[in-house]
Amino acid sequence: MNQNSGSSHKVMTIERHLIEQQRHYPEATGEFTNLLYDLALAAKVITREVRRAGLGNIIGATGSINVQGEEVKKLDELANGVMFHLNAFTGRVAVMASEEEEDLLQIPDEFHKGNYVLIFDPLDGSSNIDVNVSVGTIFSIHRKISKIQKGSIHDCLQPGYKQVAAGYVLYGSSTMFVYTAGNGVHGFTLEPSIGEFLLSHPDIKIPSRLKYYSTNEANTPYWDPQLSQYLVDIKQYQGISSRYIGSLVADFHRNLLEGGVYLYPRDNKDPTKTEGKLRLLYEAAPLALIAREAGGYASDGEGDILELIPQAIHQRTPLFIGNYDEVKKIESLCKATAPK
Ligand code: P6P
Repeated sequence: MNQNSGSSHKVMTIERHLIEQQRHYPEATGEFTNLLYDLALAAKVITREVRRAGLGNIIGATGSINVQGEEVKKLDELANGVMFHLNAFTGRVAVMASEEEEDLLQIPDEFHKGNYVLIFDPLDGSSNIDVNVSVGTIFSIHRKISKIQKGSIHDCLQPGYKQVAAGYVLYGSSTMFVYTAGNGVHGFTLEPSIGEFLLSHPDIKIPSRLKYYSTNEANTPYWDPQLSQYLVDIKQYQGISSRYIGSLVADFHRNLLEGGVYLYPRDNKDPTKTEGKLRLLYEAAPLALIAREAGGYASDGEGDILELIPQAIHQRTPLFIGNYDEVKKIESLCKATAPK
């Protein structure tokens, strides 16, 4: 065989990558590796439906309202169901929590309960579905800490630094699966013709340059004054551009690859946002772990998002995330002017 035929030795599928990563842990049973692989499968199934959104009769609202008080798009429900059903029977998960479900998602009695906790936003940014803007799935994985087999709320309310893995799927011009398990951040791009996620972005690090800032500028009149002023000042930065698409995964991913900062502060006008709009457990904490592993940082304006002790599944938080130095600068600004 011609030794130069093709470059198969460079084709790193997510399965090969996860098996290689597992080799660092001789005591590993494979349960965790298989859970990550199950999430990659869920990503493929959701991709198929997202890509069809404009074609089938799936588009449009169901008319039902989710726990966030937001109109639920059918794709939300479908993605939620895929994440639950693909992980409920495998015996790897003890309990789940979802942005779409007010309460915990228990594993049905007939299925074995595993050692992991899966928390997810099945389709974040879903208000963009009908206008064909990128949306994403965000996931957070903890180890079960409670003694009861079926898992409990305490297993879900762990601080972000205890996550054993976190990641997201971005349904953009291509589908990307990005995750960390504490050994760097790795990005895989779905090759639809073979149905495989191929390693396309090994060991992602946030560039030190600040190329973008991402925020909903319409809210600035309702921010704490020092942050409104910060947004005036940032426009003076050399080479800075504003990029905001209203889909956290897409905005975060751009800043992760290109260098930037995303801001969603608390809002003194909208009563649902007095603690920020974004959710700690399945938006801020998983992305904060990725940001940290990529050399960045995530803050709620007072401290590290990863240090926050959650009090409720759908708890909201202000979120400043991306370039390490810039987020630290924002945090210092907030702390300097915080009421004593
Ligand atoms: P706004 C989408 O609903 C979301 O949770 C994030 O994906 C996104 O960054 C943010 O809210 C957009 O919020 O208030 O700017 O529309």
